[in-house]
Amino acid sequence: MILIGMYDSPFVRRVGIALRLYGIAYEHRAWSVFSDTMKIMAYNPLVRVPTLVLDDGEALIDSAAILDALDDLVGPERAMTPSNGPPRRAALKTCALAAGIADKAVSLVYERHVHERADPVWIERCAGQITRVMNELEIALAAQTTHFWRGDAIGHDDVMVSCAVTFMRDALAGDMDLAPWQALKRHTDMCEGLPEFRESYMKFKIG
Ligand SMILES: N[C@@H](CCC(=O)N[C@@H](CS)C(=O)NCC(=O)O)C(=O)O
Repeated sequence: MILIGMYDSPFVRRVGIALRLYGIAYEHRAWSVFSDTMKIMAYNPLVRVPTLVLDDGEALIDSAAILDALDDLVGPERAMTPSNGPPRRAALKTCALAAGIADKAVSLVYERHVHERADPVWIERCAGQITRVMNELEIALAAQTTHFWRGDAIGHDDVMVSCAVTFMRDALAGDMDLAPWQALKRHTDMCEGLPEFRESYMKFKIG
């Protein structure tokens, strides 16, 4: 398998971490969506990362769809998403909320650094969405008594939340104060201490 994209993307990271946690061997091509456009386009017409190229050449896109395929590959016993019912719905919702704020954080970065003039209305909208979701995740996490979000085993929700928080720490430093969300901070610090997270990390740097 080939994982395309740089680890400063929270979406590429969640896939890299899942591959490592599953023990699936892969080659990493740390291509940039800005400077390696044509190389990525050869696999994905959207020119987005992550793109995961399977051994038979099939290219999977979008981190949620990629993780769904990996869960399918390892089977229900090892899958990092519960197989059915309320636990599955809850895990997928946490993933969607965390991926959503990562998306908004990426939007904020593009607005501030890529566009000629940052739009204050868009910035306020994104910041409000991030704040509301962080508040909800903080309350949900503070109520947990288990080591990971949903028990003793790590899930894609743990990974996505940590990747989103770390991306915000790195890319929005100075723009957003993450201090109000202490349970999320502790959870992220714990996850970031794991070897699979450390091995799939690149500090975000614009340009
Ligand atoms: N929903 C997608 C989001 C992926 C995404 O936003 N990737 C960014 C990098 S962090 C990207 O490829 N941006 C380039 C573009 O959209 O043109 C996923 O989960 O994979």
